Formats: sequence, structure tokens, C-alpha cells
Amino acid sequence: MASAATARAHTNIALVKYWGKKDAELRLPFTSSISMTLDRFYAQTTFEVLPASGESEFILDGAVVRPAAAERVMKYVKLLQRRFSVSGNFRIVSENHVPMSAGLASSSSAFSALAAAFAKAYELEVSREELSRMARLGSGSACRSVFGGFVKWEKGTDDASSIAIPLVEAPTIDLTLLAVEINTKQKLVPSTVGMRRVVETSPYYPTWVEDTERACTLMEEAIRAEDFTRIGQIAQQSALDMHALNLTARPGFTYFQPETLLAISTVEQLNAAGVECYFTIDAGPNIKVLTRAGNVEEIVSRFKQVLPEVTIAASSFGPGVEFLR
Ligand code: 2P0
Repeated sequence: MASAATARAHTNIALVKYWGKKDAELRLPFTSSISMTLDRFYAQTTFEVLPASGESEFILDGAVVRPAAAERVMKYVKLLQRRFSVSGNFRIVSENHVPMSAGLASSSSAFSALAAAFAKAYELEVSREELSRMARLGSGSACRSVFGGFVKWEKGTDDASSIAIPLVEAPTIDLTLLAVEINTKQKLVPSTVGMRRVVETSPYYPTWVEDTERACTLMEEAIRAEDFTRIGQIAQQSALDMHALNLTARPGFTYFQPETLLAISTVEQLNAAGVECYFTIDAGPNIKVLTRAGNVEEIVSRFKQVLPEVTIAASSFGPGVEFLR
């Protein structure tokens, strides 16, 4: 008996960052984090349980992924199979509508879509909460992509309690995220490695943990109050704190490229000219700008003047995981 299911999950961008695990295997974080799910970028994945003779394979954007590169995904599926006492070889066919490894959190949508397709293919009756737990085991940030809108990943204390919860599933606040892609080169330090290094070596890590808990509380209040300015300020500071922390690891490192600093100063200049906007930056050199719809045109045109090579994609709030068949 072969069974297949397709799910779509949208990528999310953290407004209060997750940066460090207490438990690497279960991906339990040191801090809670808060994100927005985007409408623009997503992964669409079909999981098919094969007949006994079939060999497991992973096809990404039309090409078979070589075993070494597919290892993380294959191991993840086997982990889920053990967890739910199911078995069988399988085929994963995924379309990734997110630029890979460019700080646009492609793993968040990828593992969330895969977890959902897996659950449906095996006809597992899982709640959204359990889906979030399953996605977390693939990639921490993926647990937040199970839900749409503003989402909080509660750090919890164990596998059961470390899950995402929706804060506002269909926000009405006027907020646009501009993903400014300035450099699509592969990043040097994968996020899993970068966060492990700061946890193990940065003397400032405990301060990060305290500040991030406080930032989560303030961000939740700002979201509930639909206070764009506070949301932007808190998000920008969380990103700056995360990137400052990376410099204090032993050895220190940074995701910033020269263009990243140019982009930051462009945001500062726009604000000085009365165009309110804030930035956030993930594990890569690109910048995301948070603004209101009415400012988008001006911001895009300013960025094109300063950094003519950039591509800019505007996103609003996206939905949680969707099943297509
Ligand atoms: C986040 N990032 O909160 C943070 C901010 C990037 C910067 O989560 O090791 O791929 O698989 O749990 O989720 C990217 O790291 O890391 C990430 P793992 P993940 O979105």
C-alpha cells in the first residue's frame, strides 16, 4: 500500500531571535522567540510511502539530492518513523520557493512542510501542536511555520512543552516585510554551528538569554497593541543583539558583508528622512526591512540607488501549514 500527501508551509522570519539550544537532539532552545509567517516564500512537499521494492529518495526542485546532502532530511524522516512506529522507504519531492542559504530561513518552511506531509501520508491524527513539535525536531525555526501570522515559540522545558503557539493568526496591522537580497553566496557558518559556538564560548550568552526573554514579553505586548513602532524597535534590537553576540564567540564571526552595513545605514537614512522602517537580519548577509505599505515604494527606490544589484521582495502575513492533497 502506498500513500502520499502534499503540504505547503510558509517561511517565517524571527522578530525576536532564537539563537542557541539547550538540547541539540530535541532542539530545545534557551529562549522563546517570536516570528511573522510570510505569504511570499514557501516550501511545497509531497511525501510518498513506497512499496517494499522502492528506494528512498529526496528530489528537490526537480533534481535528485545526492546522499550526502540528503542525509539530514533522511535522518529526520527516520526519526519521525521511530517516533510514530511506522516504517517503509519513501520519496520526498519538494519545491522550495525560498532562496536557499541566504539568510531567508528556508529550513523553517522545508521542515514544517515535510512534517505535515509525513503525518498525512501515514494517516497520523496529529494536532497542530504535535505538528509544531515534529517540525522542531527537523529545524528549530520550523516549529513556528506551522502557524500563520504572529507566532511565538515557547521555549518550554522538554519535548512536550517546547512548541509554537499562534499569537495573532491573521493580523490586520499595516506591516510589510521587504526581503532585500544583497548577496546569495552560501553562508560561511551554518546557523546550527554558529549558535552552538556562541552557547559554548561567548561570555555574554547568559545576558542574551535574559534580554531575549524580556524582548519576548515586550514584543507580545507590542503585537497585541498593534504598535508598529515598538514591534520594529524590538525586532531591530534583537537582531543587533544576536549579531553582536556572534562577534563575542571564541573565535568570533559575523554574517555581515560590506553590503549589509550599507543596507543598515540606508535604513538609518530613511528614518532620518521621515520614512519609518526597521531592519532585521538572520544567519546571512541579507537584510529584511519592516515598514508600512505606504513607504514601500520609497524604500525600494532608495535601496536600488544605494545597492543597484539588490532584489527586493515584499511580503505580508502568510498562513500556517496547508494540506493540498
Ligand atoms: C530564528 N534563525 O529565530 C533564528 C534567527 C536564524 C537567525 O532559526 O539548528 O535553521 O535547525 O534549529 O532553525 C535558523 O536556524 O536552526 C534560525 P536549527 P534553524 O529564525
